[in-house]
Amino acid sequence: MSVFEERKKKLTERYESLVARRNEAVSYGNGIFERYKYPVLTAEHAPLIWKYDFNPETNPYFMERLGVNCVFNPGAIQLNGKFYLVARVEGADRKSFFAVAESDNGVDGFRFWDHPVILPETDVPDTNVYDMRLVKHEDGWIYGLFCTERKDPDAPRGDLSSAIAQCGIARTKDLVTWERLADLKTASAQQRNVVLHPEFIDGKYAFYTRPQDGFIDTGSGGGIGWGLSESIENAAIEKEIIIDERYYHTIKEVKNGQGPAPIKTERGWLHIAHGVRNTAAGLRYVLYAFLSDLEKPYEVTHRPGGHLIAPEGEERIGDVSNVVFCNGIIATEQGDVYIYYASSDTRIHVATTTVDRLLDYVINTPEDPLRSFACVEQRIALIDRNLALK
Ligand code: M1P
Repeated sequence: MSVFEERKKKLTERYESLVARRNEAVSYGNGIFERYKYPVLTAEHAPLIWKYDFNPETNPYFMERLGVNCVFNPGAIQLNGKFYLVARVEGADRKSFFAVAESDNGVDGFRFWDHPVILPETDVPDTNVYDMRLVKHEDGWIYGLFCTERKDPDAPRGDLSSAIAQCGIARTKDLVTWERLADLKTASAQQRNVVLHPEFIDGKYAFYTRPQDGFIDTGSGGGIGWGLSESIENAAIEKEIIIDERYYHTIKEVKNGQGPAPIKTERGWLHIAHGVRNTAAGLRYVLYAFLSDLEKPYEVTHRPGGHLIAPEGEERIGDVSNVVFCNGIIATEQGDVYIYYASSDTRIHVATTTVDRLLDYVINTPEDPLRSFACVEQRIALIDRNLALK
């Protein structure tokens, strides 16, 4: 057998066994959610036809031609009972693009479609696009809001890193054909982590935003913002308010951002977000949850203290270590919740729970009392209640 044939056969077998691998919940968690043994999508899940030239004449060594570096930060949606992730795929050339993977059960068997998403450009081409938030809006469209990044034209000479991040908007009915709309306009110099609320508010499109001064640093900005727009085709927010601030000595001291669109529940809108703090080893990204009012989604009613999910084990290591990030959740009609989170900007995991459990968590977990002394008081109160039950 030629080198070409042998490598093609072995790599194909390895790929098929990876995609067919069953996943299982790791027992005994914290009662809030279950983690899973294996990531649901990794760079190794990228189809071989995306990477290899399958022609023995032009590729006798069956050599990789277009590498894939990592697969992370997916938007998520359930359609006709199937689970779809629109993942951020980063090529070896550092450019990200979107690709759809589907599964029957949401925890394993995710397989990418043959072709990545063809996302049309605007008049000002994006250099990089990433982190799509998918939402089924009550207007009938599925929207994908994502970060579009372009080089900062005002960066000093020699600064080839500074960029401008803004919110790109596309819509689809089937995840196959995408219509690109104008980028969102706001007063902020930079926007990342922008999410469309699934329902009209006061007859307008409602957005969660994350205004900030710099590309990486929030500067005087930050916090999860909120604003309304008359139009989605030319979305523009004139008034932006901060509904969930970053706060000194908390898990969201440096920055935070809305995760996916919130889940509608009987008790309010259930949100997953990410919070960032600084450490001697760099930034640490964790996930947290909160609940907001059903009629006024911009009013937060419950803020459980601390993180919901923090990086653990291998999750702590990757291209950008010590990060968990979530921009995709699926809540089924039966009330099951699939939280798709990426670790260290490298791979995608799932955590499963239910709407009931998450509501219990957000409603009954005490808020961060913001001082060590008050934290001890809070814990002693729990201990004493428990001792009285013995
Ligand atoms: O590298 C961690 C994350 O950093 C950014 O998030 P934020 O804007 O909140 O800092 C995003 O680029 C995200 O993609 C990335 O996972």
